[in-house]
Amino acid sequence: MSVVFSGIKPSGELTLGNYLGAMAQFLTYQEEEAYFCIVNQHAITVPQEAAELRQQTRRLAALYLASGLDPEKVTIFIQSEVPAHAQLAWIMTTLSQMGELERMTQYKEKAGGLNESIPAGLLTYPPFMAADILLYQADVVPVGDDQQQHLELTRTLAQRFNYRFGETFKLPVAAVAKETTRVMSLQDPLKKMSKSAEDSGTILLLDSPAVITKKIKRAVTDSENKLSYDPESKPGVSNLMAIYASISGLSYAEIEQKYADIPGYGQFKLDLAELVVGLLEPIQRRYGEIMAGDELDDMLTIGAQRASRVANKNLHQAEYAMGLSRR
Ligand code: AQP
Repeated sequence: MSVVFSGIKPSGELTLGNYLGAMAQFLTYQEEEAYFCIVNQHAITVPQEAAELRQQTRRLAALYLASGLDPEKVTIFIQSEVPAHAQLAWIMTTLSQMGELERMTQYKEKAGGLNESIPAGLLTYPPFMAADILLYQADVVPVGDDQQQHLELTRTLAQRFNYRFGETFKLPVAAVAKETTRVMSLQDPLKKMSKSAEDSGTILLLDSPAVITKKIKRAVTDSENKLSYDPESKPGVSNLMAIYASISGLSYAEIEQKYADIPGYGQFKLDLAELVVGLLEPIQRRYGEIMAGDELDDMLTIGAQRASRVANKNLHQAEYAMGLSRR
């Protein structure tokens, strides 16, 4: 049985990108030893309002359940409720070099233009993420494409630790979705669909069917009016096709064939909207029931206890190996 770890930040409303890039993959690992974390300590690398963060954390837990994760099979928990994460994060930070952290693409993107006021947490977030993963001796980490570089750093830090202090951590590998490892904005298909850029280019998991349809109808395409998959010269259309392929299970060739005799993108967009609504409606219904019920707190308490048992054992081993604990 493999060990699987992944997490999502409660830093805003979840997007279709989060779902197709990460959550949909989570569902395929329910027979493994899987840990799915709400990484609230990563959310605070940029300022968050306390009441809002608490709400978003709860909403994300409900969405984990609503998407189909079964807490009887997998461990769902909140990062800050397992202090071993922050403890190993400090160790991983001390093993990191400034140069390698400054080279991280996400850091450069998020820190760009902030000059003197760059929050230090943006820089030290990748070793924290490494700690999250290594704490469970994860074999597999299902993530979107934007996290692959951080996963490479995780492997580097694990290797560095093992080299200096003796074989302690497993080296995890990333698992990425086939078509939707990077879902792009519907308004700017050269930019990742992101929860912090809430605009009409972002489909939220809790958007109503009418809003989803409107956003897809308005998605940027091109003037060629012919459906074909070519991310270089047709980024907008190719992004829509990737979403279509991922939900329908059809290949790009089959989608092209299906619309070969239908000029323009209108019908394709309407069908895509129907697919997305069909995917999200049942999740939204379950989400409403879970938020109205009282199962979340118990589930999160049990999840934190289960995660702590494994995390504390592995943290202790690492601390012992490097001389931080007496026995
Ligand atoms: N557009 C995307 N396509 C595919 N996968 C995506 N992920 C995020 N956006 C896309 C994947 O979702 C998981 C959780 O992401 P996160 O919450 O840790 O933060 P992020 O990657 O930085 O995502 P956002 O939505 O862009 O958040 P903000 O705007 O708050 O920074 C990860 O596996 C991620 O790859």
